[in-house]
Amino acid sequence: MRILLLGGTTEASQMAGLLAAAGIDATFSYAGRTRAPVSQPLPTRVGGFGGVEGLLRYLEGAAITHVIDATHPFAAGMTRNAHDACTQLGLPLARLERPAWHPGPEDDWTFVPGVEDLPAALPEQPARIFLAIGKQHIGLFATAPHHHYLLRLVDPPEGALPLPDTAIVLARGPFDVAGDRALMETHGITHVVAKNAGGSGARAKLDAARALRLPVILAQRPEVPGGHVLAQPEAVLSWLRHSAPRGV
Ligand code: 3Y8
Ligand code: NAP
Repeated sequence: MRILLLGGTTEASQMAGLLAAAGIDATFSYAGRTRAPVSQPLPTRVGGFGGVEGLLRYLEGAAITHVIDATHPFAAGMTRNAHDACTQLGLPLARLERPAWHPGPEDDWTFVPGVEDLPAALPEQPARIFLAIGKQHIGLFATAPHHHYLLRLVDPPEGALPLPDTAIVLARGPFDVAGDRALMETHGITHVVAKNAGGSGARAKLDAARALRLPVILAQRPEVPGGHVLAQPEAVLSWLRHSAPRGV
């Protein structure tokens, strides 16, 4: 058995730990979005494969027998490519995905269909926005330059930002409620903007918003192909054991 683990999330790191502890032959894969991703207890490759064609070549060249897609729910491109490549090769594919977040009675959440719908959901009047969606989509907010934006990024931005009024915080997460609450109070935040990422690593800002009674605007997840979706790394490990040839 030889596994390709598509990573970049807390669950992917947990999965890597289980595979390493079980002595299973696996390779961890990062896209290379950040300068210094956390190290994993598995041999690790960094960078795109080159579309579905490049992924097919990689899977055949590395004699991969199973793929685990533990990428982020908004990493729809990688999920689609993994689905297409594994379907073409007849390779077993499991997706490790955490459930979406749902609001509680004290939450003031507004959902929009996708990341591109977030700017239109902002208030007319100038506000102070905690924009916790990383850096890939900041440009979308250039249509709403009259707000103050608190940007939380993993790495410092290269070059000028497309927004006139920003404050930047560099942090990798996972985050905690006390830290996020203090950050939002210090910056006088009035609105929180985020993706419905699910999981624990990005949840803190939502609990901090509830405590501060602030509105949250959440982008819903992109559609991705169906398939074998599991929510816990341990369930993926037993899927592997049941889908592997005898004696593994
Ligand atoms: C490169 C690997 C681990 C994984 C940790 C999780 C938790 C912390 C919360 C906020 C939200 C955001 C962002 C976020 C979180 C975890 C997880 C998660 C959100 C790293 C990582 C990589 C990335 C890529 C990065 C994106 C960005 C998104 C920041 C490593 C730290 C906003 C998503 O600057 C950039 O270009 C950042 C790009 C894709 C979304 C975007 O569109 O900008 N993640 N994040 C992965 C790769 O190269 O393959 O550097 O160590 C991983 C983690 N980020 O093992 O502990 O599991 O969700 N990551 C979101 O959820 O909204 C931050 O600030 O509150
Ligand atoms: P994406 O839009 O789904 O994928 C775009 C391209 O990036 C893919 O086609 C692939 O390039 C490459 N890629 C993505 N994930 C990869 C991986 N794990 N290993 C190798 N190549 C990968 O991806 P994204 O949304 O930019 O996310 C990139 C990474 O950040 C993923 O690992 C994801 O788990 C992590 N992440 C993303 C978010 C988010 O909000 N999007 C949040 C937290 C973590 P090729 O076509 O060349 O193969």
